[in-house]
Amino acid sequence: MNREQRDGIFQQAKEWVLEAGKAIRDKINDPLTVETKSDPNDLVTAMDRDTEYFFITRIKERYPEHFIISEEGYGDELQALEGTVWIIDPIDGTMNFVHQKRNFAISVGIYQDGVGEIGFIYDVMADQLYSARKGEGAYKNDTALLPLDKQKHFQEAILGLNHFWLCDNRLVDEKVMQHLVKTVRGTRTYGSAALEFAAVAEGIMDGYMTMDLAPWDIAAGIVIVNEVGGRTTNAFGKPINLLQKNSVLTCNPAIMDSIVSHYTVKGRK
Ligand code: 2AM
Ligand code: CA
Ligand code: CA
Ligand code: CA
Repeated sequence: MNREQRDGIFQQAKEWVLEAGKAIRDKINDPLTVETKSDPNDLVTAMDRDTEYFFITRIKERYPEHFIISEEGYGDELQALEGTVWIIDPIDGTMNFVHQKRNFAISVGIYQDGVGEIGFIYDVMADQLYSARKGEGAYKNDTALLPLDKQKHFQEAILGLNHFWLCDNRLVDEKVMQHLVKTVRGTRTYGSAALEFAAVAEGIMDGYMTMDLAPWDIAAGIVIVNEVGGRTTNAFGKPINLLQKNSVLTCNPAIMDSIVSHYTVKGRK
């Protein structure tokens, strides 16, 4: 896609994201039927499915040659990231949507031949839209986000992570993680991977690490974090594969080595 095509897709995607968000806000107090998927805490609602369907029908009509990877099953089964691929999570943070009626996001990443070109993370209830185009910086609504602080010290960092890291887990010894959380300034758990990426891009959190995320949880966030000088890898500093699940570390590069070396110095399970 050339610059003009990308700008056109950006404007169209932005309109759809805002429209989908408004539809969710308008129905936020309607009664919900909550179903479960892989486990009793893995939730889904009609709002997840309807929002995804909204995007799929519009994309297929307007851009029939584009492909879609999405959570709730209306997308395509892709073996490669060739052509233009929309990677969509209609509601990221469904547990927050159900229990809190806030702190969830619409996440849309648009990739061309595997390269992230456009990212949107929409904090629906706060009406805050994070967006980026590759090489053109990242924005929160109409305000440009600043480059991440290159002098950030690990001891002054706030890390996003959930409690699973501190329990017995298959990736890193929990004692190592307890040491890590005691070394940094503080930790936060937002419950929406997309909003945690947005917080890293905004510089209000310095890193976010998680054990097992799907492409739609991270595709938009990768593009947005990139534009402020952040980096995204798997939890061990290795490249992400957007056709499968990955452990994920997105952070200010100034603290990346400190996080990754923590596991190797302290010993990986
Ligand atoms: P989701 O709400 O779109 O499912 C915190 O739980 C984060 O992990 C959210 O971004 C959530 O996305 C994601 N996640 C991925 N797999 C999950 C699962 N099996 N159960 C709950 N959350 C999951
Ligand atoms: Ca889900
Ligand atoms: Ca998600
Ligand atoms: Ca989701």
